[in-house]
Amino acid sequence: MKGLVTGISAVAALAMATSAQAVIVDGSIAGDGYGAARAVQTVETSFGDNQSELNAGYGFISGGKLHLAITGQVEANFNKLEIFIDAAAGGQSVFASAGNDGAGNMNGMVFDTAFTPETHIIVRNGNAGSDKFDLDFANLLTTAVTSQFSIFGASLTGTGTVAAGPATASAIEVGYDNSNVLGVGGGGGAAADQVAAAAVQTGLELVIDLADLGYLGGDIRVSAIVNNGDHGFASNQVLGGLPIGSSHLAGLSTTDFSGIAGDQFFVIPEPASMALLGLGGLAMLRRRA
Ligand SMILES: [Ca+2]
Ligand SMILES: [Ca+2]
Ligand SMILES: [Ca+2]
Repeated sequence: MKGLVTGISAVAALAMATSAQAVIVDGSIAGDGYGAARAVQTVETSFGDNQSELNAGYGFISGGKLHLAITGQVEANFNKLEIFIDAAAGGQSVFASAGNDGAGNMNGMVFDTAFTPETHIIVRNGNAGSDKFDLDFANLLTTAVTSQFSIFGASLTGTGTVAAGPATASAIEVGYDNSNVLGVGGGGGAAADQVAAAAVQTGLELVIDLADLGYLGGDIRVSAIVNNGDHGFASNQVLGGLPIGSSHLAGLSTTDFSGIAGDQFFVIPEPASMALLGLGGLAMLRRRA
């Protein structure tokens, strides 16, 4: 009996500790309980050390939200961080843009077979009269787009929100911290130091309502790629990572990820609580038919 009580107490204590561990959306994963990386960079960046590098991807599903973090940074010259999210049945096997921000330059890109996104997010920052940080959220199925410019005011970094818009019923929380000076190096396709990559704590954080992703259950799959200013010449910074030796992907419109070894996406699992309730199991039956 004593052992049972002790066991329950331990579970209760863990639950309390978990619920008390609120995520602070500030561009740092420190203390937020993301847990282990879902993907760690495999190759040093071809676009500039500590300017455009994706060190690791993190995420979890909680409280009706997807919490997503990508450590590293995107150069403040309006290079693009392309984020694709597969959260539901259906979606695109071959990318077709919603028409925003010149993303049509990537039309024709073939995703990994097990990755069919419904959502495309573009993150960009730079100086156009003043510093700014912008985000587009495109629903690839409806081609609706929510855009928010200067999310942090006249700053490249900070904490802010993307207001609800044509593609989103709820606000998106955004945090960005570009202070990383470690992580992967700038040796192009050389093998990345994955211990260093996994040690980076700063970068992009997003909190997205699950309904805006069309999520009904199961896991959520994410792919992230650093591209250039007109979406026409991509780096080798992709999560999941590219094979060692990979330099620039260059034009994504002719890139076929299904023919590149490994998964160029990472998986954020369904929370155990949802699986236990059976909600996810039912939804899984409708996924990826
Ligand atoms: Ca899908
Ligand atoms: Ca670095
Ligand atoms: Ca692949």
